[in-house]
Amino acid sequence: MTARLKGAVIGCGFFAQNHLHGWADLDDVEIVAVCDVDEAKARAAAEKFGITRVYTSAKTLFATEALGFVDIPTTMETHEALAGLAFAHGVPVILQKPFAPDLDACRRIVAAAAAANVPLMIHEDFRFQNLSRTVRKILDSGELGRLTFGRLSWRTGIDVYSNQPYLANVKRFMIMDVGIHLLDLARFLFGEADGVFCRTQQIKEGIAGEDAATILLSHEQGATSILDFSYATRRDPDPFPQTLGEIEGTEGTLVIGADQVLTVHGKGGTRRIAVPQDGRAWTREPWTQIQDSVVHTQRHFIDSLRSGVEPETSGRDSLATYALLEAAYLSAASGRLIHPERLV
Ligand code: NAD
Ligand code: 89Y
Repeated sequence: MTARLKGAVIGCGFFAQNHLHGWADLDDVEIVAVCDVDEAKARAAAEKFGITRVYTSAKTLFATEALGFVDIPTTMETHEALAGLAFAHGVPVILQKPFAPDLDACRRIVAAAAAANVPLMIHEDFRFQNLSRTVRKILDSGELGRLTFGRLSWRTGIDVYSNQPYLANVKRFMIMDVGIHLLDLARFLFGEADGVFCRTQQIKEGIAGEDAATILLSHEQGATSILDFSYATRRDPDPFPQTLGEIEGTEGTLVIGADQVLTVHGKGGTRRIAVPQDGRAWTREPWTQIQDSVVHTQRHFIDSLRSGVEPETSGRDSLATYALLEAAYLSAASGRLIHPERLV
């Protein structure tokens, strides 16, 4: 049997609960320690998941434990310092999105990982959803022909602020929080983009940043895509947290409908595909789609560590996603089409 890889989780807040469940689902992994500056959160996580060692200082964690990897589901402003500590101890890192507050900080973290020769992956889970993988397989089959258009739409009115109160105070809000998932998904499905146009809106009063945005991308292989996303959409039923949309090619179309139903229309006719969920005991609606994808993202990270192959959303690869994010904010501020730097 493969030896279990020993890891630690730094940050035991809201979303880390999914990470802890996910790690517990992987037979070849053991979380040996948790760390949170808020001791009560670290202790609660340790107790819930049967983890024996608890730290309130990442420095002490790294000085004490022999780790095969570290998972860091903290908010982005802590990532550079925490990842830097891991690199100094030669410990591979998986960092929750958003990578860092701006592209320069992302670049510094990638350079530090490379200098220490330590693997770094960004936990970007939307592309690891069952839905995204199924769509990608259909595109790869060539059934739709050459891609011409894509729309990825993520609109909700859920009270995101009660679980994630920090989102009300960030200047770069919706593109950083959800747009980044869609930018990565657009790269995954339609390829690299060389032009970005964006308009942002602040609809809810009293928050610091944008809570809706629309991005238009031109892709190098010829398709145009539109990414639209909002936290201020009153809709019944509310599709949170589903990505809906459509993809057109020269030979057919694929519609991403609600509840993970795809409608594929090609030369051979029209068919519907109901994409299944994993059926894990701990997942709960409406979060199941995202919770399943957390485990797939973790599986990919561990497989890439074991095989020595760079993960899909490595720090290096993710620079291209964050270059699109910078371009989107620049476009929204200037009203211009921006050609992002080609980073991968
Ligand atoms: P949170 O504030 O609930 O949790 C963060 C935890 O990190 C807190 O408990 C905090 O005390 C701890 N922490 C902060 N600095 C630390 C340090 N230096 N050392 C140890 N612990 C430290 O935040 P959250 O809502 O769980 O979000 C965390 C990240 O997850 C965010 O970046 C968010 O965007 C992301 N997220 C991703 C998804 C997804 O689908 N991929 C969904 C939700 C949230
Ligand atoms: O923060 C967001 C994310 O990354 O995925 C879903 C979320 O938690 C709330 O919309």
